[in-house]
Amino acid sequence: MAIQRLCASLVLLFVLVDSDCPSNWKHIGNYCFFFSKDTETWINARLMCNNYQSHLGEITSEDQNKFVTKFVADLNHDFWIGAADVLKEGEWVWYNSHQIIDNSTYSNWAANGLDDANGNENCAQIGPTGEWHDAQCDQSHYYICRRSTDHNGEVFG
Ligand SMILES: [Ca+2]
Ligand SMILES: [Ca+2]
Repeated sequence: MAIQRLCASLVLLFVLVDSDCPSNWKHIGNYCFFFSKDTETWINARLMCNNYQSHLGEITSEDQNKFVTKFVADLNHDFWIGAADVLKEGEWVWYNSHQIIDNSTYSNWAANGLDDANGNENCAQIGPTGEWHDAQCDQSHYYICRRSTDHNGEVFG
């Protein structure tokens, strides 16, 4: 009986510790990631993530990229992430944090991932291999949202 109570306590403790993220969100470090079941244009994906009190996913470390890739590979789709080069061709920016993606920040572009096909690919996706590439912003795709585990004060949109 005592052991059963101990087990129940441990389960409860685990649930409490893991409640840093909403159910259905995946927890790594200080972040929670969400993988959409629906497809949206890049702009609408941003709005959907904002509705979930989160931002269209920014992937800011190799650990996060590896973690995210496990789910993206399983689901086997391309997913929008929160980077675009809409304002200036070739200058990629994380849109929630306004961080420019350059040599000083983490990125995982595929070797030929930034082909800007037809001069009209200004939004970023992560594919099942975990590499990133550009795609047409007005196409509908699955998307990844991210929020911090301590999201009070985090600003979205
Ligand atoms: Ca572009
Ligand atoms: Ca492309």
